[in-house]
Amino acid sequence: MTDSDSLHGSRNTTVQEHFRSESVARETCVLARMIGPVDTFTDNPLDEMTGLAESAGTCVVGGVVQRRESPDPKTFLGKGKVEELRKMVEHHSADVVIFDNNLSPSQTRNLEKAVGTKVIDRTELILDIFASNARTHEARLAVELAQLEYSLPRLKRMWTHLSRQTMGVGMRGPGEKQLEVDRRLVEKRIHELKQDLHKVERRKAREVAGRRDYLTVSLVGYTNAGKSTLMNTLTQAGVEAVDKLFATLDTRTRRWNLPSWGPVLLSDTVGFIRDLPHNLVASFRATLEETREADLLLHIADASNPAVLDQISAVFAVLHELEIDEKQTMLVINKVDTEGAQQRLQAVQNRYPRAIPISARTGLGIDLLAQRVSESLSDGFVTLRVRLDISDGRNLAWINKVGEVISKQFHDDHVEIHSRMPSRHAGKLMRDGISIEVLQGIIPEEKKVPEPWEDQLPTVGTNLIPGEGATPLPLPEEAAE
Ligand SMILES: Nc1nc2c(ncn2[C@@H]2O[C@H](COP(=O)(O)OP(=O)(O)OP(=O)(O)O)[C@@H](O)[C@H]2O)c(=O)[nH]1
Ligand SMILES: [Mg+2]
Repeated sequence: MTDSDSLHGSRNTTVQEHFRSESVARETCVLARMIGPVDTFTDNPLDEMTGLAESAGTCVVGGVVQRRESPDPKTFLGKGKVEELRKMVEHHSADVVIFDNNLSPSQTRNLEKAVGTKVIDRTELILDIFASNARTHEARLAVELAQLEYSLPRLKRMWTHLSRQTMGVGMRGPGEKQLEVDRRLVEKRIHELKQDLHKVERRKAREVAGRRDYLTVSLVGYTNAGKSTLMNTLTQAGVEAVDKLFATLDTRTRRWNLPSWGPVLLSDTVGFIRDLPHNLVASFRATLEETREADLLLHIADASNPAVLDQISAVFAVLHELEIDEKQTMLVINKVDTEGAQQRLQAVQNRYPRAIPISARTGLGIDLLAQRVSESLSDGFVTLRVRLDISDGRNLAWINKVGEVISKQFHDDHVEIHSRMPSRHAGKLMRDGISIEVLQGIIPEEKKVPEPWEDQLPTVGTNLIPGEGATPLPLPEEAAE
């Protein structure tokens, strides 16, 4: 069956099968990477690609790395390196060469000729892993769209090449006619997929909007950082958490009962990676709806990985691409139980001093994480049930003034008010001996040691609300005089 044949026939399956036949599963591979002047890398620059290739089911038998100012326009690597690659492929009888860079269609073709085997690039490999891990209908649609978009320019060049070989330059041979048919088929399928995904996105947006009663926290981070493990630790969700890249390709949302705060929704979603293909990010828009609407992002980083700082930057880059980098975000450093993690944690905290160390596996640091999330979500607000004496019109007016009254219920001798207000005001109610119950949020602890100037404040009338007839409090300097 030719590549062209596989594109014809009924929709869905044939187009998909065309790409599945390209899968690198169960093959032996040689890795290749060019490192440019601005690229960062660890002791073993092929570490990440080895993990990706293994996640795709291949067996890595060797690899070459070359540092260059810029790629060779024809073969990406220099002549000598390509020859080294060819020998390595021959020696191991490798089935495929996987590049940790993105290649142009003509570079791929030239390299295939030079090394005598199939060559695939980083984007194609990532798409392949996504394709084999996609379980849900939505993830399958997203992956198929990204794969077809990736293939379209390659499809064109492949057929131009073939038709020229058989019919000569400038002739419109059967190959080119075939190409037109194939292109139209692929474009039609891309159009259908975009429409289907748009419908999914609108449905998701409605679902997410329907959950507005709860604040939502979304886990984001580099793939394999431990997001799903943390989700399981916090909510007993039972989602798949395995040592595999891109294990999660959908979004799961669970209730997380935050101690001293109340229930919030926690969502776990697809992981990110350096240079995540742009069209893949775009096609996963619907899956990332929860993340885009979240009240708080927990950015989970992996302290067991020597490249943790680069991974953090890569995640920030994807968040920027998703236009959610302005959202309130807390950096969480996971796997601090692993060897060498303390040193890496230190390096991360030197750059991000507020990063919270945890181990999703052992539970270390989870309490502190919950407390920080509570504080951040409260963002200075609490929701209270307040019981006031029926005759206490003054405090009723005050609550109306400083906060929002959600509901009011009058009883014989008291009134029960459900209110949201800045947490610093809730302290005043407590000081006044009014009965309150905190439904959500945290009331900050009263300062134990007063500032020296506070001692000098008048003790009478300090409970008056500013703007309600109170004499302005003296400024610290004035009080100290
Ligand atoms: N030692 C250690 N291992 C952890 C910890 N948290 C997660 N892991 C392991 O890291 C691997 C990846 O965990 P996952 O929770 O699947 O990671 P993820 O971020 O959801 O990954 P993707 O869904 O693939 O993006 C698994 O083998 C986990 O057991 C931790 O705190 N300590
Ligand atoms: Mg996961």
